[in-house]
Amino acid sequence: MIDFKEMQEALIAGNAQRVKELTEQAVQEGVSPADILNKGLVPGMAVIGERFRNNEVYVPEVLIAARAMKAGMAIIKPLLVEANVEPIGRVVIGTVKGDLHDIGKNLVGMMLEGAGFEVIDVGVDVAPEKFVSVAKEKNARLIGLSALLTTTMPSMKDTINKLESEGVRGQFKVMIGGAPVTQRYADEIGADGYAPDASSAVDLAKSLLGIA
Ligand code: B1M
Repeated sequence: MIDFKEMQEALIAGNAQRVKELTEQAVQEGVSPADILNKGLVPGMAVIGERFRNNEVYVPEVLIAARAMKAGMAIIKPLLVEANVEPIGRVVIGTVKGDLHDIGKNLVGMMLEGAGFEVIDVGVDVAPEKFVSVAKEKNARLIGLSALLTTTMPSMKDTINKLESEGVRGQFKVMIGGAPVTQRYADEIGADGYAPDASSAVDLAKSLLGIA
């Protein structure tokens, strides 16, 4: 019988091989992909998120745990699609135009995925037009913008302007983050929210989409 506690602990320890084995074992035992996700992988990632928030672990540990999460996700993703398990929300995330920094953005994306969101990562150096067109095309309700350079922060405002000029601002929530970004800046440009780190980004995404 699969031991979800062991799966969580393997994920927290960043043991991708063990997470993969336990996920495979669970699938073989007929455990539903939703249970594997919600009883094994997501609670493990939630512990990492909490420890990261409390400065008990740092970026490398989070990246290693996220890699272990991905090893499990790779096995259950096709099954989730088959079983029609709906993600809790869909987010388009990327680093804004002119900016190539992606470590923080990837971390945020992984934590969102770990919390049950479908994450559409549009990469780095992303123009406002692309954020808007992908969000529309994928029917995502949330757009996440990351910027690490003071010189690229204005592209966040440009993206919000683009939503406005296309008359679709009301259809999307926009959350922003990155080392130079502040709540004050979010207020100034009319973003819906700002998160200082990846764990807070998950809480913010949930609250913006009205997920308890
Ligand atoms: Co560059 N870089 N960099 N860099 N780089 C900084 C950002 C800088 C502060 C270094 C410095 O001078 N002290 C400085 C910016 C100064 C400024 O504008 N204020 C800088 C500069 C100047 C540059 C170049 C211009 C250097 C040059 O070429 N002259 C150049 C620009 C290239 C470009 O983007 N066009 C450049 C290049 C690079 C590398 C390619 C070498 C590399 C990036 C590699 C990569 O990302 N694949 C790099 C790196 C690594 C850094 C530092 C050292 C580290 C950034 C990082 O990954 N941090 C950085 C200095 C620093 O921050 N100490 C620096 C770890 C990461 C987990 O944190 O990204 O803050 P962070 O993400 C956090 C939160 O901010 C938040 O959650 C994350 C997790 O907690 N968050 C969000 C992030 N996005 C979010 C989105 C959200 C919510 C929360 O919602 C959507």
